Amino acid sequence: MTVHNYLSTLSPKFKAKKYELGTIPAYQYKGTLEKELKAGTITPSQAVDVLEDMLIIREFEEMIVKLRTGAYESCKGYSYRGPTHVSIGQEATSVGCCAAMNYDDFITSTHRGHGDSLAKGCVAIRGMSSAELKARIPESAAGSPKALLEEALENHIYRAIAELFGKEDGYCKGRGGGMHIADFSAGHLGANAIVGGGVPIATGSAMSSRYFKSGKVTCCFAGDGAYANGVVLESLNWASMGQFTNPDYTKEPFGLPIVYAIINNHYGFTGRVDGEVSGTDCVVRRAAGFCENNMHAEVVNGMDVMACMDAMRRAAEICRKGEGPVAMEFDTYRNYGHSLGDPRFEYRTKDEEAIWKKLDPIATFEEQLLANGCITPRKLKALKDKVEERNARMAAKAAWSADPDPADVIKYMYTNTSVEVVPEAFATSKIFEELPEIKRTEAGELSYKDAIKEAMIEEMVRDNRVVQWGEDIAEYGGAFKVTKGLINSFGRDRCFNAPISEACICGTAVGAAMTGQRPVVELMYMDFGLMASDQISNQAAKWHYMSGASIEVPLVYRASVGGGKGYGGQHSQTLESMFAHIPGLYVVYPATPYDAKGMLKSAIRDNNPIMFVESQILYNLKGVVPVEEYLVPLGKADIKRAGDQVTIVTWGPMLHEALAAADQLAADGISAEVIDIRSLVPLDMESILTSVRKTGRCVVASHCVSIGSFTGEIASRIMAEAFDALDAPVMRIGAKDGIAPQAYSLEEAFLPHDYDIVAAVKQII
Ligand SMILES: Cc1ncc(C[n+]2csc(CCOP(=O)(O)OP(=O)(O)O)c2C)c(N)n1
Repeated sequence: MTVHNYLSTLSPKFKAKKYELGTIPAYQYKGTLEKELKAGTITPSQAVDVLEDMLIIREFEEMIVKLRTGAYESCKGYSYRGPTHVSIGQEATSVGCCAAMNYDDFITSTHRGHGDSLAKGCVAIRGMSSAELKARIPESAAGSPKALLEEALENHIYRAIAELFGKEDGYCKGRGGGMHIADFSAGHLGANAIVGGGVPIATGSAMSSRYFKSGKVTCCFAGDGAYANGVVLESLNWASMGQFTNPDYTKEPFGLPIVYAIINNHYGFTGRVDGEVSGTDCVVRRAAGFCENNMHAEVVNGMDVMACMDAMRRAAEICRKGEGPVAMEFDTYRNYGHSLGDPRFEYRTKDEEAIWKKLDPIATFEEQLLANGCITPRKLKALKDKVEERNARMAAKAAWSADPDPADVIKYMYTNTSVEVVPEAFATSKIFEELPEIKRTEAGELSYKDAIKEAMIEEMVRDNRVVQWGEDIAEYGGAFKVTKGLINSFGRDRCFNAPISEACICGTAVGAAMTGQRPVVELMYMDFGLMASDQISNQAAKWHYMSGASIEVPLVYRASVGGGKGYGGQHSQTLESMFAHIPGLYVVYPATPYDAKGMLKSAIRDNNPIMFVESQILYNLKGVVPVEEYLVPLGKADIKRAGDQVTIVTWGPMLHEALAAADQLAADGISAEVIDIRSLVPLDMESILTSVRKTGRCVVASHCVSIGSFTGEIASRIMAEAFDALDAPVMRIGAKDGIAPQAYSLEEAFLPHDYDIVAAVKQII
């Protein structure tokens, strides 16, 4: 870890020159199974394993096809409901890539990822020690390593089918299904039903491998269609950053150990990459735009499993040497339509399908196995029978296995764990330069901004898994200087500038969190979180649940709200209500320096993904913050002023308007209790109800525009849960249902104030 020499001189470079994009080799592999056997890169029995894994996938996918028509004998009477994105035709790519990686490397996959998932599991299981296998199947009574391996493979197929069928025994306890299947114990970080959604996650996983120097490589499977998606291109840019690879910047350049495996089956849903929805038939040319070496881009015959293995072996080697990222395009074909509901002949011909069918990766590899004496015809038949019988038996077992209990419908939404004790390996942090000084006033006060900074410093010292990235947060200290000085103390590996790429800032955090880091990343303005809404809402928020609680995603998104500064419509939005609507995410919003520090420390230790909202107009607010260690629990409201005639429920900067309103009401003889909820999710409803039961009246106030605001959620819950105690309707105060204007006079009219609260209280008293 180093702090880079950031003040090097940038000279103008206007001298005439031509940038070359270089060449991208395509279909260069000249090998065969025979040559690989001779070279010792594969043994006959490994070659048979490769075939077996491709057959397992083919059987699995054909099962889905047959289930749709009721023709799958072993599951007669079972009705499969769910997606049918089969990958028949693409088996060589899945198996070739996984087989060429180490068993504990990582993959991410796609909606068409059954093949990747099965292949990764099979390869991982074959690489595991007996102890690891026993940990996977503790119920096993297998008497020999061979029997144990066979049982583990059987169990793998069973759990994959059970997940497809939405069963409790599935890899994700039926919460994910085939499009979100994951097996973290086998290095499978999840298939993704958002096209391209897994690509920044894979990139984040590679970042944590780089940080921990684990030597692990991540293979990111994604289709040709995905390579038109913004977050995918952002990921390529991110992975290529000079600060990872450029020796001028760090003394230990080490490129991200990631292989972007582009599965070019030539169609998105129906959109054809060749000549229709792309300007090039070579998708991996995208890699040329982001770095000087084209990410070692290549195009590979994805129908030839030996070519795929060769490519992936070389790609992984490049990564382990620190010369990643790598981009490899696998040219392949999906024999069926996008899903079984797609007859596919509206956009492609039968002749085309027939041509590709002749290249079938399984049939062609079988021929090579036979020709090289790796298997006899009799043994080949026996292997095929075994695969068919085993898949069928596992499918029948899965079909009639237990469904998840409806009572558990929201079980696994959140984890209740946090880092109470930092494991020894992470408990020491290298400090390069003295920690930034944080000055208190004589009264022991800190600004809200410094309180946040102090929390970050303390947590970074406490746990070296805590890392930060965001736009301009390094030398400059972030747009609001909250992170100023952290890079000097903790080094560039723990505090670095991100490209202007919010989706990647938030998405890489998910992958990094899944694989051991504890990212705290900054969104310069909360408005920009909308650029990252998939990664926040569909990825960070959902993976704990979708994986059946088999993974935690401990990360903090620090989002700063600009409202009240005259920055207009795109820099002023108070959007926490929107994120509170996404189950799976904690949403918290401190309003005082004391709470800001204590809550951020709790958030960083918590194992849930957390949207931590900060108000720019509060950054300079001062308040007493103890020097001694303390935490403020998440999900616990705070009575900021006691009263007994009306309850004002609020959060964020509106707290200070509420306190001012309470002063004015007191002058008029009205006693108001002010409750600062501090956390929207989890919401401390009990404290609100207790107060309302006492006062009988309630006003809920925030800076959110009123339409769809979380104030409405609180009001409706009060009415549902404490109706009998109410002496008047619950009132809501928010910003006008409009767009934040720039003009001072208009923004004053737009935002709610103390006098709006006073008026509302007087209306109901
Ligand atoms: C962000 C997003 N947009 C659209 C879809 C609908 N959709 C599902 S798969 C698919 C095609 C994806 O093409 P590609 O990435 O090439 O993968 P393939 O289906 O060919 O395996 C589309 C458009 C989606 N799931 N996610």
